[in-house]
Amino acid sequence: QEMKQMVRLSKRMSKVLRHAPEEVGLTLDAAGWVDLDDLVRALGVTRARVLEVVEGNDKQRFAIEDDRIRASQGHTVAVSLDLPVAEPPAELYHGTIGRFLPDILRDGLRPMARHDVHLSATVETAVRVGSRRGKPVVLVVDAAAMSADGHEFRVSANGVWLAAAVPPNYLREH
Ligand code: HQG
Repeated sequence: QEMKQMVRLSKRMSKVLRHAPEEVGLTLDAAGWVDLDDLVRALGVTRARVLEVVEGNDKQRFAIEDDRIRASQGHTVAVSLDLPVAEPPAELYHGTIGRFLPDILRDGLRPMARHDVHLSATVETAVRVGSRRGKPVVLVVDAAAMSADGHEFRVSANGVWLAAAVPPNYLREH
């Protein structure tokens, strides 16, 4: 019950902080931050509840700094998270479903509605990401080769690897 409430609030926070701040009368700054007390007021919950969600979140989706809060990744609204370029591990993974494979193997991974392509550090995480949509299919990304060829990677505060796109020649099925 308690858990369900936390998940529900986490989803509302994701929606507001990634996709639709204006729906509750908030504006994010250029890097995606909003005043924590403004968010608390806008959602009509207690500050303690919000802090509970931030700390207990299974994926650490939110970050707090100087009494401001933002989503660590996943935005569709225009923000620039200002993450530094990072050297990726040799391989990264992407969880998707079979139906998307023909397009992905032809066009590569594209960010679709989000800012970046989201890549996972482990196969397990990629399986979870793919399972949101159906029977998961995991793609292996040759991050070492991409990086050597000059493609940039960034890593979010909660360990999601981000790239502008992944051309098909760096992809293979797991
Ligand atoms: C697919 C969740 C056709 C791609 C997860 C994916 C993640 C293509 C879908 C985070 C394509 C986009 C992001 C192409 C990519 N043709 N389909 N060329 N390129 N796709 O939700 O990676 O819980 O925007 O495979 O855990 O599924 O929200 O990306 O299926 O970390 O924190 O297009 O969202 O995190 O879907 O998920 P999404 P995603 P949270």
